[in-house]
Amino acid sequence: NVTRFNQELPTSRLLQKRTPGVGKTTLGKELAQRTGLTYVNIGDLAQEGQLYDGYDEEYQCPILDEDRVVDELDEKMVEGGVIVDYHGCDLFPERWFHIVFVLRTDNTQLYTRLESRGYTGKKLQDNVQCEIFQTIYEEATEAYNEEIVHQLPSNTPDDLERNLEQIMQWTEQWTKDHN
Ligand code: DAT
Repeated sequence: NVTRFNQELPTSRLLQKRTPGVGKTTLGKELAQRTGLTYVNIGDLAQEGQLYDGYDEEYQCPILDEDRVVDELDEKMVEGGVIVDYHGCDLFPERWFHIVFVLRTDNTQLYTRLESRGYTGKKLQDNVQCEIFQTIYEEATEAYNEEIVHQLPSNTPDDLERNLEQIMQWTEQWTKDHN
């Protein structure tokens, strides 16, 4: 049981259940441009509001204050029409989302992307390992109804285009069904 396993880890370790470099920001921003939905990057939001609770020395990154992030965003999420970009999802209330996409990147590609972002040593290893063990996908299926969680390949520009088209189709359909 992944959720229980995660709950047993201290907060600083929880932050490492992530896979950066899979293309979330690229996809999220482009999707917002094409659909008119609002794009929210949790990392940026936290930085702007200094929504942190301490600093993780081992991984050299600030520790997210999850409760304050949720409080900060709740009103906007209740209104709807928001794309949320983050490398984890079990901190968010289930009621916030109608659909969850988990982007997947082949390990060799991911390694190269993270290296070019300046990741080295343990941080690089841990993040690639997180993808190998499909940690985020498991977290998502534990946190949400499995039927709303979808995996999308994110290796090439063609994948990006296909993903955009697929998500836009879904958005249109959802809007039709709910109006
Ligand atoms: P994330 O937000 O998940 O950290 P990103 O959007 O910043 O990732 O992308 C990381 C790098 O990978 C960046 O140089 C753009 C590139 N990239 C993103 N999606 C891609 C795709 N589908 N094919 C090839 N490269 C991609």
